[in-house]
Amino acid sequence: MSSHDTSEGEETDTKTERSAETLLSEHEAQLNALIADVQGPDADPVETQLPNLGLGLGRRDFMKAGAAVGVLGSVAGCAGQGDSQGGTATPSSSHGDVPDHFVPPGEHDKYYGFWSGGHSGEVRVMGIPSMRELTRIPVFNRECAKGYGFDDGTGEMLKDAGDYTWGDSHHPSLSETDGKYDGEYLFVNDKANGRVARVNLKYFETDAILDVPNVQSVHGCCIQSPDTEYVFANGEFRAPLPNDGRDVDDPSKYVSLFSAIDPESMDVLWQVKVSGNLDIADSDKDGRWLLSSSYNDEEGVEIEEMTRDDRDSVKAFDVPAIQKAVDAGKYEEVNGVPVVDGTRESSLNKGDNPLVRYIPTPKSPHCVEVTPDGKYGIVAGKLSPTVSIIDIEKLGTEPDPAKTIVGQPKLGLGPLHTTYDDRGHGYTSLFIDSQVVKWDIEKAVESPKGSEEAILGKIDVHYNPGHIQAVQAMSVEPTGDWLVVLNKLSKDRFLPVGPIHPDNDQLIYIGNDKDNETGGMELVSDHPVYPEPHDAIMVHKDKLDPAKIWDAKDYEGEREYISEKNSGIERLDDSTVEVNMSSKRSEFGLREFTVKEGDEVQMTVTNIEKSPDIIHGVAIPEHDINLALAPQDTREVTFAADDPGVYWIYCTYFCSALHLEMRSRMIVEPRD
Ligand code: CUK
Ligand code: CUA
Repeated sequence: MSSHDTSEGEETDTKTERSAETLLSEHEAQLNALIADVQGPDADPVETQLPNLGLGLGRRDFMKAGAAVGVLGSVAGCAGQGDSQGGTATPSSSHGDVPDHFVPPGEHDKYYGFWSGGHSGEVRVMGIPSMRELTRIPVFNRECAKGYGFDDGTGEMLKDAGDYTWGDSHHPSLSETDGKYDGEYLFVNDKANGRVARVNLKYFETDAILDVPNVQSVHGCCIQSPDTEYVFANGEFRAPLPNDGRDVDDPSKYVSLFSAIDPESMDVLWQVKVSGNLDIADSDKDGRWLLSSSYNDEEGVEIEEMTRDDRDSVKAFDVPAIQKAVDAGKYEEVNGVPVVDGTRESSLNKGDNPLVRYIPTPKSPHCVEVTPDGKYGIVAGKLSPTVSIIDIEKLGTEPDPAKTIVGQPKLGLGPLHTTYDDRGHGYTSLFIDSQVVKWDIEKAVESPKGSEEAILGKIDVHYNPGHIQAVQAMSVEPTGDWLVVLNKLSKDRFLPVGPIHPDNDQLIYIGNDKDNETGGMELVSDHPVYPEPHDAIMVHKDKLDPAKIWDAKDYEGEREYISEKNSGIERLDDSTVEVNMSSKRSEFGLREFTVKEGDEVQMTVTNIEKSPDIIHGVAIPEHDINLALAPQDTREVTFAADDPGVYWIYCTYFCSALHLEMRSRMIVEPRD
């Protein structure tokens, strides 16, 4: 790694951009040569650069980069061998000082991982380091195995949150106390429909969804450190405010909105409108600043306009100052929400204490991640080969926002996301290079901007990484042992399964700092994942205390616990009946019940078991009814019994030797 070609001191901005451009066109030429090599002379003529993008990067170029690295990977012979956990692993003999990531049958993983599921709309729970998928938590999607969206409670929650049939979950965030994960809640965004959901980690169940007013698309989502006073949501797409048909032809009036949400009530407290598109957010560790990457400061609506300038900006929101402005009534109310003006021209941004500071950073930055010690916010360049290091303390003292950037190492092509160990290192995913780079944060601050001196090593990943996450790296106590890279493409790593491939999550051990090519990083396993998780967050198992069975007190007053004794049917009026049933191995509290054609049936079912893991389900054929009841849980469902006949209600979970016989019979009598 040569560190001399750029070490001529502080480069000017234009020079950084120019050298990035040179680098990229060289890279482009290499990739084209490689692709031509593989595909032969008859291959499609390779589309070259999108001229207006400045750096010449388009989706197609990203894809080519991946293909080419794929070729390199197989040349280098990175062949894995099968392991018994559904992934592939390198032979453990070559990893003498890497702790075993294999978790033997019957033993537990050390960490939980929570993966966003992308447009599957869910959150997946993984065991780390085995990378076994432990369960899935449906959030924005209906899900059959857990009956989510089928019972009245979860069905109404989804309905009230916009009644969409899907969501695009990107950024899971865990609640904190004193900057440490407290195991209470997980929050996650829906990029597609502008929502934020809360998952209760006692039951691993979504318990609230907010359809954020005034925004289209919530991208960044995080809690405020250190004590989860707010959940923050970044509205990404610029749109008229309110978006009711006004200003459609005047994009200069479009805004994007930053929202502060109360984590308990899940209501929006206030919003700040800003210039440019808000992207991803992270909180400092003291509860003052919220940093957000942002692109399209040009405020264009077409890609050429959005990428025209060499600079965009990171927004630093002064949260207590914004709260003060709200308390002082300095807002306009839009759809019931106080909206504070944080655009560039706003009077509230003039003077010594602007509500929102605009920190110029190179071209379309992506993501901010705050270091575990709270000193820096690190912003990836995406279309620039650098990351920018923002000194958080300087945000409150330095009058020139540009001067809060205290380091700007050049790390490689397409830097997207950064994560941390407990020893002062950053690990950044390089989307175009298809690598992870390990670097020394303080060294990067000390060395000249644009230098590569802080780089400690790089490792190839397969292929094209997006998010990267190390255990507990978003809290004040990173563990510094395991890191996961969420690769968008798997290409040739697994058996082909048709044209939509799985993603590939790779596990890397980072516990050894070594003076070698990778800086000690060791790739230990590959894992195919269903498309497509964006981000992950991992926490030590002892920080969570999930319930083994339901505590009926937790839903007292909302749903009635139905014992065997109070199972029964009651007619409420001419067209409404109430059916209450217990369930246990291997019978429902009612062996049969009769309703009339056209009745509305209000059914409540309790699983009265106290033994963990004995689940009963309630399926009613031809009525689209599907409940899943964990021990001591109660669910309600309301449906119409429209067609006369006999309907066998059956249990969907294999609960005992007499599971098949666990039935009830609904008789729907003709109304005459
Ligand atoms: S974004 Cu997907 S790779 Cu939504 Cu976190 Cu950067
Ligand atoms: Cu209860 Cu099967």
